[in-house]
Amino acid sequence: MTGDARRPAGPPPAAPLPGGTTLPVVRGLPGPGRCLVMGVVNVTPDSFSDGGEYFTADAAIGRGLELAARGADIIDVGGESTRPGAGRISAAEELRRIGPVVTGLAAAGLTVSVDTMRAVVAEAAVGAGAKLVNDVSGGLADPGMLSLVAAAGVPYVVMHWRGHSSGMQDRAHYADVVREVRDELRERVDAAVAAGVDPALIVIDPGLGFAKLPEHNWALLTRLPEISRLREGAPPFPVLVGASRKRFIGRLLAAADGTPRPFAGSDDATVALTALAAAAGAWCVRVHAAAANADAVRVAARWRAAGAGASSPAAAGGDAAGRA
Ligand code: PMM
Repeated sequence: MTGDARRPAGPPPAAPLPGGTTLPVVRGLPGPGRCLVMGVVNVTPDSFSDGGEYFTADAAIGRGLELAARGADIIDVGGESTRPGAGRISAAEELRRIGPVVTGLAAAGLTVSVDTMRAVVAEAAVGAGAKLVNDVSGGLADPGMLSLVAAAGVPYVVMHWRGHSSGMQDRAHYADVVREVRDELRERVDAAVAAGVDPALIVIDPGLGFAKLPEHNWALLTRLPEISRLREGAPPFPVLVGASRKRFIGRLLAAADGTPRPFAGSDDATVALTALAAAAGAWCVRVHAAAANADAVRVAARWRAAGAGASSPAAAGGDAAGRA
C-alpha cells in the first residue's frame, strides 16, 4: 500500500496455492487455480486471423462449442474487427452479429465473454447471458460503458488502448512502454472504480498490438508482474494476455526474405508465449486455438507450483478432468 488516498479498494483476492504461488480469482468466473484459457470467436468478415470463418451464427456457435470441448474456459465473442486500420461498424450490425451467438453459447452452459467497446452491445450481451465484458478501449470509446458495467455487476477487462484501429499505430510512441502502459491502465482502472465498478471485478490487459510496435509487445510480455501492480506495494490485478496470432509473432518467425509467417503458422509460437505468460502469473490467455494452449497453461501451473516448492498435482491447478 502506498497510502494514496485515491487508491481504489483493491483488485480481486488472490487464491493461495500450496507452496506460496497465488492467482487472482475473479468472482463469477472459473477459478481452477491455473491460468485460464479464453477461446476467441470473431463473428466478423475481416478479423486479423480468422475473419470470415465464423461469420454466420451457426458457424460461430459451432466454433465456440468446439473451443470449449478443446479446453477453453471462457468463450470471447466479438462482432467488430479491431485489426490495425479497421473501420467501425454500426451498433445495430454488431448486435446482429453477436446476439444469437452469445445466446446460443450461454444456453449451452458455457462461460461467455463479449468483446465490445459499446455499452449498448455489452448490455444486450449480458442480458443474453454473457458473464464478462471485454472492452479493448478500457471505457474510452463509449462514455456509457463504465456505468453500464458498474450497474451490471459483471467482471470487466480494461485493456490498454490509445484510439480506434484506423489510426492507432500512429500512436505507438513510448519513452518507457511498460511504465506508460501501466500508468495509462491505472487511470482507466481509477475511472472505472470512480464510476462504481467493483475493483474485485477488474482484469487488466496490456493490449498487445494496439498502438504497439513489436518491440513494445515484447517488452510488455516480459514484464507482466510489473504491469499487474498498478501501484507500488499494492496487490496485483489479474492480467489477460492477448498475443495469439498477432503480427509481431509472424514477424519474429519471418522467412529468410523477410516475409512474415502467415497466421496459420503462428499457433505453435502462440503456445510457447502462453506457457511463458502463464508461468509469469498471467490470469488468462486469449487464444484462437484451444487444445495446445490448454495443455500449456497446465504445464505452467505445474512449473509455478514446483518452483514454489509444492509437489502435489492439486497445487499445480489439476482440474476435475484429471488432466494434471
Ligand atoms: N485482441 C484482439 C481483440 N480483442 N481483447 C483483449 N482483451 N485483448 C486483446 O489483446 C485483444 C482483444 C484482436 O485480436 P483478433 O482480431 O485476432 O481477435
